[in-house]
Parts: sequence; structure tokens; C-alpha cells
Amino acid sequence: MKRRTLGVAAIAVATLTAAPAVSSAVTTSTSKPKIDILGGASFKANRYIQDRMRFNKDVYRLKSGTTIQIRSKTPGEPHTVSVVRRADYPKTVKGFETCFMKGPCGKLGEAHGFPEGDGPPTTPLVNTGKAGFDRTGDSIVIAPNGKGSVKLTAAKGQTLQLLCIIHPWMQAKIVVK
Ligand SMILES: [Cu+2]
Repeated sequence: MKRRTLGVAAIAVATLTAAPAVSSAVTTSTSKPKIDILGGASFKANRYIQDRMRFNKDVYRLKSGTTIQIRSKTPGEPHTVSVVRRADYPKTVKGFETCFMKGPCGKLGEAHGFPEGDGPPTTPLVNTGKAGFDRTGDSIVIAPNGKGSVKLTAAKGQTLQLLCIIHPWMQAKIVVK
């Protein structure tokens, strides 16, 4: 998938700078639990480019059975909210490449059916196990500036590790209440 390749190239540069501060605040319960995807980029001439694509929280504490509204406020590129194993989180820029070559970034990208060029994936929702978000491999694509929703079916006490397979520094988790 061309987009992912480009993403890695851009990010290799982007992460040369310190990661931007991301709110570590935890969501409080609201009537419409949501995950917002935020963006923005900047550069310093002859120094770096900084990409601030991110989930709006590091930790979402949500009740089992909740419908999660996901909203992207970034134009241009899609995102995914994907459940992965903690061990599959890239921890370095080189780790992004591993994620694309043999980790969930590549595997889920194929499962979603992202085209080589631009265009929507053939399978925006990949579900493993029972319906909803409850286990590794569950994944939803959110279009540029798009929305989506998914039911949190994981049982109370579970933690789901989230990753955007297109921008694999986007890492957060859901703690199920
Ligand atoms: Cu993303």
C-alpha cells in the first residue's frame, strides 16, 4: 500500500524531534463516549518535520457495551483504530517498518483491503471473534475527516491496546469498566 510506505518515510523524519506533549488526561464518562483523532504538522527549516497525528487521549476508560463514536478531524489521510497485542507496539522508528513488514500494520492493512494508490479500503471493518471490539485483530478504518462507531464488547476488566496501523506512533488503550 503506497500510503503506508509514504507514511513511514514521513515519520522517519518526523520522529527525529521530541514527541509532542499529548494529554494524559483520562476521559470521564459522557453520554457519547468518543475517540477523537487529531492532527497537525509543522517543521523547522533544516531541522525537522513534526507530525502530530494522534488520539486525543492516551487512556479511555469506557463501560463494556458502550458504543464508541470515533471522529477524525484530520483531512487527507485515513486512520484506523485497531486492537493489537501490547508486544506489537512499535517502540522505535525502525519498529514502524517491522510493523508494516510482518506485524499488525501490514496484516491488518491487507485485511482491510487498502488499495495500492488512493481510495477507500474494501473492508472498513475487520472483526475477529464476536461482534464489536473485544479482541486482537478487531479494527476499523476512519476516512479523512470521517466518522465511525464500534461497540465495545470486551468484558469489564479487560484492556484493549489501540494502534493506528497507518500512523503507528498513534497508540492508546481502552480500559473496560
Ligand atoms: Cu492514523
